[in-house]
Amino acid sequence: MALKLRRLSNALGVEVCDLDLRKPMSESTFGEIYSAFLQYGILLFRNQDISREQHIEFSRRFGELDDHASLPRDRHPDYPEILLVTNRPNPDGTPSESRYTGRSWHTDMSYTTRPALGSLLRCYNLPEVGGDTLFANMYLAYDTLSEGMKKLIADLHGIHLSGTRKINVADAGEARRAEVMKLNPPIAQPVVRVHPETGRKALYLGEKVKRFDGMTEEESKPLIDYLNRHATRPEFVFRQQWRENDLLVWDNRCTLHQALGDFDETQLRHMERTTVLGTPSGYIAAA
Ligand SMILES: O=C(O)CCC(=O)C(=O)O
Repeated sequence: MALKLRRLSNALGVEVCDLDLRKPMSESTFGEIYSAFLQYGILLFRNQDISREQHIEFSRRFGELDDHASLPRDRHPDYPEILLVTNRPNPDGTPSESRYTGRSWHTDMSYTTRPALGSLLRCYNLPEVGGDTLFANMYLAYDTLSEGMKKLIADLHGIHLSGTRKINVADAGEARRAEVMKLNPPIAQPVVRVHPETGRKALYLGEKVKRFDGMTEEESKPLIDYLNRHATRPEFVFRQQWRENDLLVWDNRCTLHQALGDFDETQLRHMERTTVLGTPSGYIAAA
């Protein structure tokens, strides 16, 4: 079966049209889907009224799934493979821990030594307007650097921290910050990462990176800021305007993303994500 693909932006992404993920899928159709995933970095499936089991089952075709042990409070109580990204209050009325998830440019689980291969985010509830997500193509970001800059960053490692910024914003307190830091020590990742499947070089950075290994924050900041600004220029970006029952899949090894928070926080935005584990990368750095 030849997939019907529709480009989503000049930089990255395709919609996979006319496919019902509730129906059985042959290996060869999934092979085409996976090729498109590697080629375009993002796949969008619209109108997918799938169950959580179907979400998990489809995700497993991309690889082994994370059980989100590093984010115990954000995972679905009955499905450890599903991470909640929601502003729906907890059953006891307290605010959801995940209401600010993804509000800065990042790539999933880069703060672990087995960062995510891909993520599959399903949209359940949307505010009246907004709630969009941006994605950036990190191959393009790398390819468009000067040869001098490529040489300069070739051997650098960025220190990736888990969602402590999010936690600060959420005012969750010192105990929660300490818990997350214990579960997620700082991890050094190559700034230029070779994609394990395509062999292409991509920038691997984002706003969770505050310094390079072996350098101070003050020394690192100008270059990190420049690279992040360069990587997220509008021409490298796709903006996802969600519809209910969208399922969006992204390749974390060659893209960055950011949830914009461009909506009325009193309205419900409820998303659920599975995370496909990638190959080992990086090392634990000194705190
Ligand atoms: O809510 C979104 O649009 C994106 C969430 C996100 O950044 C993530 O799941 O990593």
